[in-house]
Amino acid sequence: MHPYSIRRSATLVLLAAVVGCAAPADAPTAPAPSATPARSASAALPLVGATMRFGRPDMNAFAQMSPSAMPHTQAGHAVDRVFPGTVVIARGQTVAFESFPVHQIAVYAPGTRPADIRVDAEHLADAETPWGTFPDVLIDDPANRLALSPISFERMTWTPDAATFDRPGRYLVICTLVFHFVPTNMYGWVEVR
Ligand SMILES: [Cu+2]
Repeated sequence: MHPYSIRRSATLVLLAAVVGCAAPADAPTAPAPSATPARSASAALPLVGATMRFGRPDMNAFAQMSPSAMPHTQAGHAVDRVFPGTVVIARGQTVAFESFPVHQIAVYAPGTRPADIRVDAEHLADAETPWGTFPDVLIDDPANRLALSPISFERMTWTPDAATFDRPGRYLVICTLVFHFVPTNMYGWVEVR
């Protein structure tokens, strides 16, 4: 055998012996040393990890809304978008959704695609508004839905419980107004890492 191989083998045996002796002594005194830094790190993070905007503050204002304006709103416009299209947060954080008139926000579990959202007659609900009842304008698909905001008839910030985003993944976030979701693709993504 080559002399180098002999020396290396001897070193490995010695290391094994040291580790073998040290492990039992360490076990009782440091039961969960790795858990403590992890908790500290997440506690140091701000609760709100990102802001996502539904619509634009300078457009679609409540003052401009009226019963006669509703059909106009139903046409859907370029302003009925989500900014930015994707936000990234850490586990334990949530998102501040700024919503301008008129939107309703729903969060769906990772794995849900826009095409999975059902918009047939059985999954549309009436909206009660300051201007009266508008039939079948809200998407009401409870499958894999984790959170649902109120309708924003005026500027509103909605912050769902951080437990909503309790596992890593890509969460679909939609506006439930069917004339925003369908013709203008009013949805975005919350990526939890
Ligand atoms: Cu909308």
